[in-house]
Amino acid sequence: MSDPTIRTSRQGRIGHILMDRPKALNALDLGMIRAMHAALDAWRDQPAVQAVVIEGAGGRAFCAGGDIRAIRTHALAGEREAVHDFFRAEYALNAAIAAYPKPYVALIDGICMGGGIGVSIHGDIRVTTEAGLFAMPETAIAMFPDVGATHALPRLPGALGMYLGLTGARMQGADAVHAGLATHFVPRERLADLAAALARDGAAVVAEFAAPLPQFSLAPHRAAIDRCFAAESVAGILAALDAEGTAWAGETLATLRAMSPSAVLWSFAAIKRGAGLNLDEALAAELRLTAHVTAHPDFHEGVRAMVVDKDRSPHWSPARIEEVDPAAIAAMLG
Ligand code: QUE
Repeated sequence: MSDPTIRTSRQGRIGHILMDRPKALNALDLGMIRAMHAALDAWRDQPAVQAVVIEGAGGRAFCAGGDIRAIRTHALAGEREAVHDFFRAEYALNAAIAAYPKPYVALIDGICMGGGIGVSIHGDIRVTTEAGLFAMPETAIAMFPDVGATHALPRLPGALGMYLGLTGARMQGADAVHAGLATHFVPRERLADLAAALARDGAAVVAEFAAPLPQFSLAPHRAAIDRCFAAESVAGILAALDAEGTAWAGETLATLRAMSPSAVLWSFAAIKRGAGLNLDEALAAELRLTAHVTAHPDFHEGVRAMVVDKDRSPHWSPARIEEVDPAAIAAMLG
C-alpha cells in the first residue's frame, strides 16, 4: 500500500498490518486509518487470507491514540469538516474491525491507548505481553472515551469501565486481560514466535502461546471501584469516593478532580448511554458528540497542555465539576 506509515503484507495464511509511525508512538493519522480500512476491504474476499494480524512498530507502542494534534489545529481553524472526516473515518474502521468475517488478531506489546484501543478491542483476539500498557485517557484532554469505548466500557465487569473511562487509569498487560480489554497473555519473549506461527498455522495457535495469568493488581480495589463508580451521577461518584476514606479513594478523587470537569460529565453521560446502544449506534452517537467536544475551549486547552506544550498544567473552564451547567452537558449529548 502507498501510505508509508502503514505497511501491509501477506505472510502465509495472514494479512499483516504494521502501524509504522514509531516517533509518534504509532498514533493514527487519517492516511493510516484509510490505508488500514482499504487493506481489510481487500483481504475480506481473498480466501488465502484466513486471518488479519495487526502490530505496532518500534518496540514501545502498539498505538498511542489518534492524531489529536491535527484535530486541534483543524478545530482552531474552524475546519469542522476536516474534524468530522477524521472521526468518521476512524469510527468506520472500528466498525469494520467489529464486523470483520475473519479472525482479527492484535499483538499488543507496549502503549495501547485511545485510538489503539479502537483498533484492538473490536477484534476477536487481543494478545498482550507484560509490556502492554492500556488506558482510555481522554478526560485529561477534554475528549471522551470514543472509538467505540462508550459501547465497550459499560460491558466490562462491574463498574470497571466507568472507572477506567473517567480516571484514565493505566493497566498493564495482565490486568488488561482481567479487565477484558485483552484476551490472551503471552510473554514478550515469545511474541515473534507467535507471529510466525500465526502466518504458518492461522489464528488457532494463539491459545498454545498463552501463559498463566498473574493476579489482578486491582483486586484489592475492585469492591471499592464498584461501590463508587456504579453511582448514578458524577456527584454520587465523588461523594462515594469521599466516604471511602482510604488512600486509594483519595488518590482517585484527586485524579478525577484534575481532569476537565466538563469532560468528566460528558464522558459519564456518554458511557451511561452506550450501555443501551449497539456498537454502530454508539459510534454514531460518539461521532455527533465529537462536533460539540472539539468546539469546547477545554479540548483546545487539554491537547495544548498534554500533547502540544506538554506542561501538563491545563486551565479548565469551568474549573470545578460543581460549576458545570448540567443543561449544557445534556444539550451536547442531544
Ligand atoms: C490523553 C489523550 C491522548 C494523549 C495524551 C493524553 C490521546 C492521543 C495522544 C497522542 C499520542 C501520541 C501522538 C499524538 C497524540 O495523546 O488521545 O499525536 O503522537 O491521541 O493525556 O487522550
